Order: sequence, then structure tokens, then C-alpha cells
Amino acid sequence: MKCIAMLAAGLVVAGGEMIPEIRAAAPVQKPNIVFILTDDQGWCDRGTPIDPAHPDSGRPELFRTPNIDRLFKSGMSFTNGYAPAPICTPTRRSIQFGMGAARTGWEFQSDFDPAGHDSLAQMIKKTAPEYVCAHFGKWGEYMIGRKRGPVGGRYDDPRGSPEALGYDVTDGWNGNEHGDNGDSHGKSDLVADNEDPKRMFSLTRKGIDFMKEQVKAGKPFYLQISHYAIHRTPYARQETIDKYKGKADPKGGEYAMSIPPMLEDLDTAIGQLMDAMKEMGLEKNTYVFFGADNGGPLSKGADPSLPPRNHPLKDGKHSIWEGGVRVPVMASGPGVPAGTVCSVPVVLYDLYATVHELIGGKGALPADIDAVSMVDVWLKGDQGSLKRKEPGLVFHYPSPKGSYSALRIGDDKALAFWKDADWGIDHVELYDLAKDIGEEHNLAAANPEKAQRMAGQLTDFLKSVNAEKPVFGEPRKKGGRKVAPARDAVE
Ligand SMILES: [Ca+2]
Repeated sequence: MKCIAMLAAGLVVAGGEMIPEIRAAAPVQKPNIVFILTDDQGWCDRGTPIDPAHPDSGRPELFRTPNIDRLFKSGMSFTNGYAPAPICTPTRRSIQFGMGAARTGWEFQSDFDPAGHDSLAQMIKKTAPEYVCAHFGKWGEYMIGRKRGPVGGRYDDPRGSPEALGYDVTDGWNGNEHGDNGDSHGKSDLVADNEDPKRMFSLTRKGIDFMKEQVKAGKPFYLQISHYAIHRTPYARQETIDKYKGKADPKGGEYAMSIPPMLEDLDTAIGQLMDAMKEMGLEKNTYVFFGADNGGPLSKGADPSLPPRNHPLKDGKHSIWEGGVRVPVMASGPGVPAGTVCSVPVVLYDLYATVHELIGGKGALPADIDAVSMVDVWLKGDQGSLKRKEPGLVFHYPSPKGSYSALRIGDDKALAFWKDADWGIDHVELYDLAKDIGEEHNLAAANPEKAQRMAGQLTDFLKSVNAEKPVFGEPRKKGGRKVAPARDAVE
């Protein structure tokens, strides 16, 4: 992999041995953790490119994101940062349990049982009981179980609430519709809301108030702000919308017409959070993580002659091509070199193991945890090593829209397209992401041995974790989603 990281001199070696520099850099008291999760923000949905090697990995002509850009510059940007899944719920469930979505289930209903597994908040409190944990914003639709209440109502399975999963302070089990003011959920027209578009400013205020309370009480905290933006329905302040009149590109479809003002307002809210942290003096003792829950949805009505959303990546939300899962990811805090870029792949569920290490966790995490700590790449950049479990990074998409799965090892990515529910493979595709970020040149025919080997490793892994089997059927219909059949209790 290419080395882009610019590690600060003297960070790493003394007497020929590695020093736990991150811990040495951290103050004596337990660090605070802030995790900002955005919704449907694609890899390129920023004002500046995330990957210096790909100048088209940003949209300066479309977006203004000075605060998100500032946040990324304050720490390490991950050009190969991934969401665990290409849609909301499996990503959120996966992050909460530090496990890949092949273990924790698909959207929307899942048979995953949290019993016997510690959520992120539960792990934090088990490791360091003095922590106070908060979640604000979008939690997920069917996080646990198979029931969901009416729109705007409560969700039914008590095992799945933020409170049940260890959060001390929360604004509840919120889904997409809680982010929309009124009954406009699902509409695509831009809605003006001068007070609180997508509740992004009230979420920020809740986060700031929570941090103030913990500072006053002298308690370390984990704060998770899950923004509803920039998921449809698009909302923005009128004054922001006005800025883009005549500038937003109508040929870009709804993406280019309605996302820019919403993203700018989100950026403003994130800037408010950063400024408040600075005012409280929290920067010296707080780690900030940023990510998005899946890639950008492909734009409706876009001019096909223009570069599509997520370009140069292929496809978007609902896909395990890179455009569906590669997202903006960064980390900052004591010992994380500012202004660095790292190309070592990380996944948002790695937050689980990283936080475990940062707050002083000893010993190994349970065997079914897929997360690995990012600390080694903070120290060594592209020379760092994240020792992932075999076989590597797995993405699993068991959907009636078309079931397929992917395995990334190093720069190689193999995709297995299933032909039946018993893991029969229709065909395999193989790509070299270092040379072919757009997944345009299938190398399976030229490297059949590697393609078949990786497909075999992928199949064996999915079977070993009792992943949801491939499903087939009619595309899901609005208002009546066709769901995957329940897994066998024992296999
Ligand atoms: Ca999403």
C-alpha cells in the first residue's frame, strides 16, 4: 500500500522496542470519547477530497464542509474507511457489538440476540465503571428483534433500546422518521426548516449539555451523536438553501439539488460541537471518531453524462461495491498525529476494540468480536498492522434484491454472487483495489486460483458464523418489505 501518512518524528521507537505512545500521550485521567455518525454520507460527500491520491474523491464544486474538513485535519483520515454494511440498521447493530454484520444480522429484522454479548456501552462500563454513556439521534429501525411500532411510535422489543444496551443518557429509540419534522418522511423535495433541520442543531445541543454535565461532575464519558442527516428527506435552513440558488447543479438530480444545503447545515452543527469542546478544554483529553453508516444513495434524475455520486467508487447505498461501504472515517485525540492520511483499511466496528484499549481494557476481547484497535496505525501510519481475524474484511448482502458477499484481503477484493440458499456460487469477481478503485477490471479469469480460494474462504467464514443465508425473490415493495426467511436454529 502506498504510504501517505506523515508520522511525527520520534513517535515510535526507543531502544528497538515499541512504546505505547498513545497511552503515554494520554493524560492520566480516563479519556473521553465522542463518536459522530452521519447518515448516507458517501465517501466523496465533502468539500475537499478525502484521498490525496484521488482528487475526485471530494466535490468542491458542490459542497461546503469547512468544519468537517477541519475535523479531519485535526487527526488521521482513513482513505479505506468502511461502514460494516451498505445500509443503516446492520451497520448500527454491528458498531454496537464490535462484530461484522455477517454475525449480527441484516436489515430489517434479525434473529441476533444480544444476550451474552456486551454492547459498546456495556463493554465500556464493564471495563471502566466510572464512564457515563450517552446516545442521541438515530438509533436504528429494527435493531433487535422483529417488531417495530407505528411511525413515530415506540419500538417494541425491549432488548433493543439504547437503555437496554447500556446507555445512561439517551433521547430514545429513534428511526428515520424521528429526524423529519412532521410527516414528510420519504419525500424527496427539499424542506426548509430554519430552526432545526434534521434535528441537527438540537442533537448538537444535547451533546454539548451532556458533556458540560460530565465535566462538572468530573466523570469521563462516551458520547455518541448519530445524525439523521443527510438521509432523505432533505431538510435545510432557508438561508442556507438561498446560498445555493442558481449554484446547485440541476443536472445532478436530487443529489446535487438538495444535499448541498443540508450537508452545509450539518457541517455547521458539527463545527458547533467542535467549538464547544474547545471552549470546555476537552480537546486535550478527548478522542473523536467520525464515520458514516453507508455510502451515498445514487441520485435520482441525475444526468448520466455527469460523474455519478461516489465516483470514482462503484455504485452506492444498498451495494457492497466500494461506493456502498467505503465512507468518510477519521479519528483524532491525544497521540493521533494531526493532518495525516492512512490507507490501511479500518471498519467502523473497530471503534469497539479501539475504545476498549483507550480506556484501559486488559486482555483479549471475546472470540466473536471482529473489531481490532486502530492504535497501531495511529502510531505507524501505513506501516501499522491491524491483525484482523481470518479471513479478512467481510461484507455480506443477503437480500431479495440480489444476494452476494465480498472478502477483502490486502488490496484484493473478491465478490461471490450466490445462486442458491445453500451457498452455491454463481460466479466470482476479483479486483485489485490499489490499481482499480472503481472495480472495473475483473481479474477472476486471469487469476482463477486466487478468485476460487478467496470465494472458498468467504463461504467457509459465512457458514462458520451462521450468517443469514442468501435469499432470492421479488424486489421489496414500498410499504410491504419482503423479509429474509428465518435462519435454522441449529446448523
Ligand atoms: Ca444510512
